[in-house]
Amino acid sequence: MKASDLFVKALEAEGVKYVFGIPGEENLDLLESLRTSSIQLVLTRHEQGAGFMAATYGRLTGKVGVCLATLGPGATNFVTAAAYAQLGAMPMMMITGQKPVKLSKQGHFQIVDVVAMMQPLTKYTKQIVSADNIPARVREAFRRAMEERPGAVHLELPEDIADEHSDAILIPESYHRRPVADDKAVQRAINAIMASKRPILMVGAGANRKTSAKMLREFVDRTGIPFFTTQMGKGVIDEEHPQWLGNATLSDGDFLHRAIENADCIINVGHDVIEKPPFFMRKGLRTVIHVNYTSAEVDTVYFPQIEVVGDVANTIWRLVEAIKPQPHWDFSYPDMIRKHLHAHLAIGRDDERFPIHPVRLVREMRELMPSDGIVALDNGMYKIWFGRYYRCREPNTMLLDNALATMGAGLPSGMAAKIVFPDRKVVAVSGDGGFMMNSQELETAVRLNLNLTQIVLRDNAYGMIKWKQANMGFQNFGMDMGNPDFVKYAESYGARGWRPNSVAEFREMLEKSLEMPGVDVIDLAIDYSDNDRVLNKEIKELSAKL
Ligand SMILES: Cc1ncc(C[n+]2csc(CCOP(=O)(O)OP(=O)(O)O)c2C)c(N)n1
Ligand SMILES: [Mg+2]
Repeated sequence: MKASDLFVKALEAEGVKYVFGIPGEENLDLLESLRTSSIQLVLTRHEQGAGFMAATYGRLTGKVGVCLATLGPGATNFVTAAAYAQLGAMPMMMITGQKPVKLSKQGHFQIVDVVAMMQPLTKYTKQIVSADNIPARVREAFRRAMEERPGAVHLELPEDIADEHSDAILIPESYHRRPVADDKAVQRAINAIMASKRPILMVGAGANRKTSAKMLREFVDRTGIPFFTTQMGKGVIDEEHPQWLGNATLSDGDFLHRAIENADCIINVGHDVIEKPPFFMRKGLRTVIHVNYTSAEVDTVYFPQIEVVGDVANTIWRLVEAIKPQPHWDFSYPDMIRKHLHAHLAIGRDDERFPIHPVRLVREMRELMPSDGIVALDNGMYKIWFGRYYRCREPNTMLLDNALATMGAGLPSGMAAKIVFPDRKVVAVSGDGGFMMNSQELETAVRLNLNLTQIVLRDNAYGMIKWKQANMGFQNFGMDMGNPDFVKYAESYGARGWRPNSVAEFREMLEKSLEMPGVDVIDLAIDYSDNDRVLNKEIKELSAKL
């Protein structure tokens, strides 16, 4: 069989349905093999968009999202997406082409050492040097990408190898189970939780897997232990649950942090140091139990005393079986904190000002989005408001990147969500900065007939950094920019453009756009004047009093 056909057969055998990307002349054999396969090529307008889509496909399905680029410039355009998948623990595979490795007549034209470039950004990166190796390399790449902690992998398929022939046969996936935690470690955790007086549960990024979500829900329902979510753990347990204590969007000084300080035992499920710390461990005043697939990476602000390493769902199931509510557990303090938190979360919900207030924006979106609707966030100031105020009802309904925290992934991740879940509502939310970093993918979205809404929050600035600049007492410099007319811009792509002039109009337009097929872009002016007052001062002052 021709090597490129063998490669594509290996992808098919791994269950690949889509390859996102942009080919170059070095990929033409592979492209021809893809053409005649069951795999759909999703042609994008930038490799970065393709990489974000593949990573998000992986994040949502647990299977490997695959993307394709040419050598040199195509491959270098992948690096941000590689880092996004790697830091965000999203299973993703990049395939890049290369000049012939055996005999090249083009000197070093377009050649960079892509395998070496991908080294710090991936779990596995290899050049394929013989067609006979293809089945093993592809299987290993998939295995590594999906294995906990998931991440990015890369294979380089040079032009001359792609055109070789081989009678190698495919290697099927083995039967395997994730190792479960040791009995003694589980027992130590059980004892610590039972003996504690004020336990609290944290649901972090690593808890966001299908099987653990169900178990965690059982755990909180059966024990009555209060819980909080991290940004990337949002929705693993319903954030409307009566025991929810808030989201750790801020690292310190929120109502939630008072409850954490009050707790004497933190059950930390799926903590990942890649996330902005949800809380700071200071003197080790309380027992922290690290429950995850992998051991805890010790850090000055994170040094758990007990580690339960192994399949998370299994660990939680064993905790559920063993732990009964204890008469000496006292949740009166977190119960009090929760009342104050909810009262605070309600402030701003009815704000009628326009440009719109972030809290009002979150309210309108939450009310119009069904519980399984997906909000794909880019990176900017609004991420903090959404993290704290938007309550996710189901896992993975807020695609938020608190790992690489790159700008530009809002639209591509929303597109991937729509591809994975065509029947669910998807809204991408980006700033005017982040949107313009990959807005060209509007063409891809229109071409694919995706039914998708993109909200562009317009403050004519890199708002988040402007806020931090002001926080540091610096003068406003280097943050303000202009914008295209987003309505006309959307229309030029064959999308619909909307520009509301009031909160009521925004609500009406969002509602309509969610009902109408096709791609909608809502140009929404946003008022960030409360960033400092609420996020830096009010929350800290109010919570400090409790
Ligand atoms: C690719 C990339 N470049 C720069 C940054 C640093 N950064 C973080 S948020 C931000 C501003 C985002 O501006 P915008 O998208 O308009 O959102 P806003 O904060 O204004 O709502 C910048 C420059 C980043 N996270 N990613
Ligand atoms: Mg902005």
